[in-house]
Amino acid sequence: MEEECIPEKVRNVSIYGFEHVREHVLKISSSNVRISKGVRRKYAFIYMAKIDGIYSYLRRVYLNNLEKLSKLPMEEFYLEVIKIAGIDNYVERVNKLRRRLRIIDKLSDQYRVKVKYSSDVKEAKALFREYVGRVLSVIRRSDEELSKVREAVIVLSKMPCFEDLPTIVVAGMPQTGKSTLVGRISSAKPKVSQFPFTTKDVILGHIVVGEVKLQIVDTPGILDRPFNELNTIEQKAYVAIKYLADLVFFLIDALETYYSLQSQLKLLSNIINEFGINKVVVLINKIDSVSPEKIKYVKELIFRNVGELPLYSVSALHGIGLQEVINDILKRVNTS
Ligand SMILES: Nc1nc2c(ncn2[C@@H]2O[C@H](COP(=O)(O)OP(=O)(O)O)[C@@H](O)[C@H]2O)c(=O)[nH]1
Ligand SMILES: [Mg+2]
Repeated sequence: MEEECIPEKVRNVSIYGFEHVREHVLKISSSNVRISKGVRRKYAFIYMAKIDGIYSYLRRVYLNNLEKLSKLPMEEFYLEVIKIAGIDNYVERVNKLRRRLRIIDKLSDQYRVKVKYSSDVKEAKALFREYVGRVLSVIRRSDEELSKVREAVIVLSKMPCFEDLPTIVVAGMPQTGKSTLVGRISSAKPKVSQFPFTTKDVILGHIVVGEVKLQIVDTPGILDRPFNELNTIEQKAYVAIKYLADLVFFLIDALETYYSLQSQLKLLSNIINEFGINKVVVLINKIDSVSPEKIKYVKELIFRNVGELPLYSVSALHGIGLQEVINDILKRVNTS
């Protein structure tokens, strides 16, 4: 059986906020409980049943879910993506909430016993109200943390399901043809657009050749500026390279549709400086629309700027040169 990935595992986890849970708890509090006739001290059983109902609800929506979250082995990549979404210390938050809400176990036990031995309806009812007040106040005081964890879970559940396979991350400036390439050579069908910055998330595709299966990741475009000046969309591309890439396909738009060769090469050297030259393969794209002289010029410019590295001339749009790239990549994968 195949192991589920983290995004799949959290897809059925919902961490509700205080208001939602309060409403449900109050509904249980005011619902009718049937106790068979002739039972002595019926009132005690009624309020015990209500405590049980509230407790099993809270166990289901909080304690079980938090336990489940805290047991997930979180990979660095997913943690970074959560951080980019604005939620830091995710693991600590989950554990803190778990510890804090565990008091619900204790309170439920305690009040169940108190109600059981209460001397009359009035006392049982007062104890029950106290119980409800106390559990709700624990939850209310955790509401901010709960909403952070909920946000993180939503971010996680929307992430692609990465497997432990050789992975190519496609990077470059906006409009260089990354999505076109990934759509052309893999199972993914990312959006291609005439405007910069349409890819907002990392998108996963697979390339299957015979027995070999590769992952390929389309990323949002990155501009040539320092990491701390990148916006959150661009940061995702960096993080994908950092944690997922065995190989980076760096696309250069030889046509310079939006960005000059100079700025594209500056980004290329940033990436090489950050991640090393060994992972990087350069694809000079859009050769269908530029002269052979221009291609030669681009190659020279790359060599002068960053030195020697694997270079291919392709047209992602027309499928020119792509087979050669894939064949060479497969050789690399098979020999590594
Ligand atoms: N002429 C030409 N245009 C291309 C090629 N590859 C992509 N494009 C065009 O470049 C634009 C941006 O493509 P897209 O794949 O969205 O770029 P991304 O922003 O890097 O993902 C689109 O209009 C594509 O049709 C190519 O090989 N030749
Ligand atoms: Mg794109």
